[in-house]
Amino acid sequence: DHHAVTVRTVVESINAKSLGVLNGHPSNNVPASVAAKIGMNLHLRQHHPLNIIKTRIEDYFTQSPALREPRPQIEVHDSLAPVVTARDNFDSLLIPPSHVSRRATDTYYVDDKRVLRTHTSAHQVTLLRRGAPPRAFLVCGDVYRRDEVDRSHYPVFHQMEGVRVFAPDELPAGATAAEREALAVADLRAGLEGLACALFGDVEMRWVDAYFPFTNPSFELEIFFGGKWLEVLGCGAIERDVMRAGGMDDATVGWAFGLGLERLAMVLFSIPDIRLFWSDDARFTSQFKAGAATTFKPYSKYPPCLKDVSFWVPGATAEIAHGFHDNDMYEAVREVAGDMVEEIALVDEFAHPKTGRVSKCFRLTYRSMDRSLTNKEVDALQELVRQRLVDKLGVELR
Ligand code: FA5
Ligand code: MG
Repeated sequence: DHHAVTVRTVVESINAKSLGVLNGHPSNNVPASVAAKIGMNLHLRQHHPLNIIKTRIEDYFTQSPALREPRPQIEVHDSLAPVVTARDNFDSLLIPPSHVSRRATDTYYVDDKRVLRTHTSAHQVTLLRRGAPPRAFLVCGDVYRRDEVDRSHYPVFHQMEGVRVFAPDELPAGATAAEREALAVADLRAGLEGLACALFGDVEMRWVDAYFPFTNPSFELEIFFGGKWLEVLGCGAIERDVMRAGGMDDATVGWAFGLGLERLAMVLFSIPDIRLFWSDDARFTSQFKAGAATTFKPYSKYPPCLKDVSFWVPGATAEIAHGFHDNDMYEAVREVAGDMVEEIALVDEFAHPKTGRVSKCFRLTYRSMDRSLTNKEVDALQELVRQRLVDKLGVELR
């Protein structure tokens, strides 16, 4: 008994070209390697681990008895195009104009008004406006961020957003604003704890207080995995001003969450590296069957190869060097080395005592997911990386 309706757009028409992502606009900072991921829609591919986990989350929210009854029909939006306005991605969510997440160092801009969505929350207000409470919807899709390089970060990943809005008559009559909010928060937390149990059974988890401009109070849920705490989702009670922008009156409360599908799938299937989700290697893809809870068996662990690169950051003084952002370096390496790079770590940084020039040293871990890399091949890659850093970022190699 599914109380769900899936709202699907024409997926075939979603790609970098049809969305005008490759447009040469001066504000455009989308590299070809990232543009090529638009429209791949891993979350819609049958038997892909992201599709399996997406389906299990949808099933949980449409069927679980843990959630507050009665439940409205749940809309599932899983094919909304990833190009959105900066207004939807940031302003509508009360993210201030000066917030770091808006910078071109952190966000992919298509032009001066549009971005590749950095989170599925970008659709919250638009979808809220589509109807009166009670409302419930899930949004699933690819999101894009300029970010670190390691086993749990990738410039394209997938999120699932959940929103539930309570109509005034679903809440106790005469409840104060604080009581209504407490009710929403209790429902949210019970629902997400239930989800973690439904997905993982017995797993160690903890709630951490968090901050998001669009929810208050806000929390993050962490799961103990691979010897450390892994953040899997952010959530909270929707801010009053977001509710208002979504056309809701002040007697209405709601909650929202946004979770990282890769992170959950990594825990569920013991997938050790986020790059594997993009693998076409049959040794990976054949291990997943919709509905079955399998544990991924790594078909191999090829040896890593470590290479350091040191350079002077452009700019004559520490002050000017401040304009250099590590994310630019990470992206330049990814553009050359693609999925051969597993991790980039800053191992040393100092300002020259006399000149004030800033030096950085990064350690690159090269490792392929499906074969052994030869020394020759890695040396050649490293040389290309070094050249790219000079050409693109204007660094002076040391
Ligand atoms: C958000 O994106 C908020 N929109 C979540 C939210 C929604 C809060 C609704 C409140 C209400 P955050 O940046 O923390 O928050 O990302 C959410 C999740 O996405 C993280 O917990 C993590 O699971 C996943 N995630 C974040 N960055 C990456 C990345 N680079 N690679 C893979 N997964 C990531
Ligand atoms: Mg977070």
